Amino acid sequence: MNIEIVSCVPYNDQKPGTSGLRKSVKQFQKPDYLQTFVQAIFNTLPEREGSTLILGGDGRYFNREAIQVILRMAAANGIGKILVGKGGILSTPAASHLIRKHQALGGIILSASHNPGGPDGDFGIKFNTSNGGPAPESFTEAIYENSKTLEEYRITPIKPVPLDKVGVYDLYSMHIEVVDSVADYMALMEEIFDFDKISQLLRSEHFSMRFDAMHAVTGPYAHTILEERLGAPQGTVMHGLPLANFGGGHPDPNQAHAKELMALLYSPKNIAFGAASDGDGDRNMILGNHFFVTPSDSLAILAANAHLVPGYQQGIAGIARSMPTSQAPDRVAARLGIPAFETPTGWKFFGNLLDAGRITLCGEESFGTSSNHIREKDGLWAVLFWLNLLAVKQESVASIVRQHWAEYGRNYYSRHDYEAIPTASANTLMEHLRQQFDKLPGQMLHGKQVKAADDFMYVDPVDGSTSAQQGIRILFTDDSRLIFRLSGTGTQGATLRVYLEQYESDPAKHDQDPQLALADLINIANDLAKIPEFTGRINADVIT
Ligand code: G16
Repeated sequence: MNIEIVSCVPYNDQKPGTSGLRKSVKQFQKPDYLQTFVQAIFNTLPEREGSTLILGGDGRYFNREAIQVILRMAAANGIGKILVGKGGILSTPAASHLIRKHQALGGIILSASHNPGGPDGDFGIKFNTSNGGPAPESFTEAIYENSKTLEEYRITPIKPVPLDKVGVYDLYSMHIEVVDSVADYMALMEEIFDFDKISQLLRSEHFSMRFDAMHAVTGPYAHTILEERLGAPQGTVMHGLPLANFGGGHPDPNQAHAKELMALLYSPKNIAFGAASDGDGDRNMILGNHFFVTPSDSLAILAANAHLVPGYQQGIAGIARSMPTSQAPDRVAARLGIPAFETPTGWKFFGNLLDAGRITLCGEESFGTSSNHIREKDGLWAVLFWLNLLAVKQESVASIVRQHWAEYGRNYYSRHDYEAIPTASANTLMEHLRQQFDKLPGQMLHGKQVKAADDFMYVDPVDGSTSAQQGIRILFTDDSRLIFRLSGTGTQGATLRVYLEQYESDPAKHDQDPQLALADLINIANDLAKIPEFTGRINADVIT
């Protein structure tokens, strides 16, 4: 085999964040930037010789070029077989499934998730291990350490591999299969959900829905599954054509960025169900007619009703949520008599619990929900889960959620984001909060008494590994919580996230505007963190 050993100068900024390495496209286009990181991944995989890898991405700008580079480097690094999604496309959940199905050593997923794309947007790359989940911190740290001293990479000089049709190719000793991006994933969904019932619902003239693929990776999946296989009318899928720049939009399924979908669901058109997914298809937003379901409530409701879905009929072993996610799922776990776990933000922290069989469902406030069927969050899975529930219960989304609140109480919840603030100011704000830890407990603030104030630290119950400083928590005696965290996925400056949660047991008080119900906590957050002073912002940039 003709292998080129190319000398390179190491970069010192290739530290993966919450979910892989995310940088601007321009950064990735710097000489050998992509190659250095990919070689660092291969160097961190001593057992790579002859192994199988999965490769694909969300179709964003630079996806195709990156795939060709990675194929050439994989061949030069002794990989035995690579399965690539057709057109270079694989949603993150579909990639996770393929890794597990083919017992691959892992997968390289090219995505910056919900971050904007295009030549002036972001690009990203992450490695998922053989369980199908994001590599743990020990692994991403090892990649980073390697990247800092890397002085050469290996590559083969071959012609581009045709990616646009299913086929097989041999590159020296490496076998490449270009596979249908959707087929295996759809088969998995069919094992979990009652497709006949969902199909009846979608074909009924009394029901209509819209799914917003946001010009990102779920377009082909949603067209095939919802429209072709399940019979939803054409036009159900909006923005279904994946575009390299996501049509200029921000592929983040929330109220702020899925504006057209929101407008439709809040219009007189009487659309019963709305959903959206993000750049790489792992996030989801769920809407009813004139109704928004918070991701935390969604997890709680799916857990409470899981027995109605064929794949979870036998019951669920446990539930996990990230720390900033509301405590609504914990109430369901308590009622079901199953354990509830609280992990740091980042899907990688669910992996051990899922592998050990200690949880079945998990989710995060950042619009992510999933189960033990894969090791990633899964946007379309959540949509199909809701459709399955709607088909069984024959009730509206709003009535399902209201009944849930009546039974368990409502956890009013909101997240306020202050984006692209200077990193130094963000760090000072966090430090300012830490300095108050000792004197806060017992204090009365806007009528609420502080129970505890700390930095969240996680000890993994399976392998005992610890992760410190995973968000600042101000906990109150009435179970409300105020959490401050700096985002690990942004690429410009720092993003401050303020998470607000207030519990209300009285059904007569379940119809308030969340921002009003949370007004005291919002005031406390401003007082304690001096947000305008440190960030220069009076209002949050994005409120979800
Ligand atoms: C990623 C992780 C999620 C996490 C989210 C939070 O999501 O996969 O587990 O909740 O980041 O991001 P931040 O650190 O900005 O709060 P995704 O969809 O971007 O891969």
